[in-house]
Amino acid sequence: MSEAILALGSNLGDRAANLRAALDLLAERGAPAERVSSVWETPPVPADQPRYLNAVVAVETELSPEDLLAVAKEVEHLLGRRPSGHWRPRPIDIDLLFCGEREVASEALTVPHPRIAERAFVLLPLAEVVEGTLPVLGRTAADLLDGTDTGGHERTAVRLRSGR
Ligand code: A4P
Ligand code: MG
Repeated sequence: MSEAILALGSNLGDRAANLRAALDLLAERGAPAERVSSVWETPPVPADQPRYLNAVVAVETELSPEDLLAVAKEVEHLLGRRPSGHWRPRPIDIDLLFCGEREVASEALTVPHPRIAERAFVLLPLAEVVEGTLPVLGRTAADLLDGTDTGGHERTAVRLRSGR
């Protein structure tokens, strides 16, 4: 078993329901969430689309990084995501941020995710799930947040898990 950290984003449809359904479907496919961040409402990048809900989850899994990516894509498809173009609105996006201390650099998969350090919409929820030094990167999310623009990012009252 190892721990993988996933970033979830939604900016189409019932965004909170999409995030919750993604967690359920991931759990059914061998990647149950162990820790779940708050849900943050964040300004879209690029700006000409609806605001996102973003969250980060730590999952315990025996899946390889490649199999976890396949599961993530299957869950995106089940939740209605169809090819819409790079960085376009989507009911759900699931990115692999970290797979333990592993590094992957293939055509299909780059782990750690290459854009973690520049994105407040990833770092704000990530800081809630991993308080210490991040795998591979060797810095904390709070530390990396100092270099980003957190304007317009708001922690919401939406809960993905009751009691957590
Ligand atoms: N891929 C490679 N590495 C990874 C990885 N670590 N995790 C490949 C997931 N996928 C990875 O992804 C395109 C391809 O990247 C996949 O086929 C996979 O083989 P995609 O999800 O189909 O397309 P995308 O999401 O449009 O592209 P990309 O580059 O993943 O975009 P990002 O970086 O995910 O950005 N603004 C706000 N506020 N919040 C957001 O969540 N998200 C995006 C998408 C843009 N703006 C946003 C947000
Ligand atoms: Mg993506």
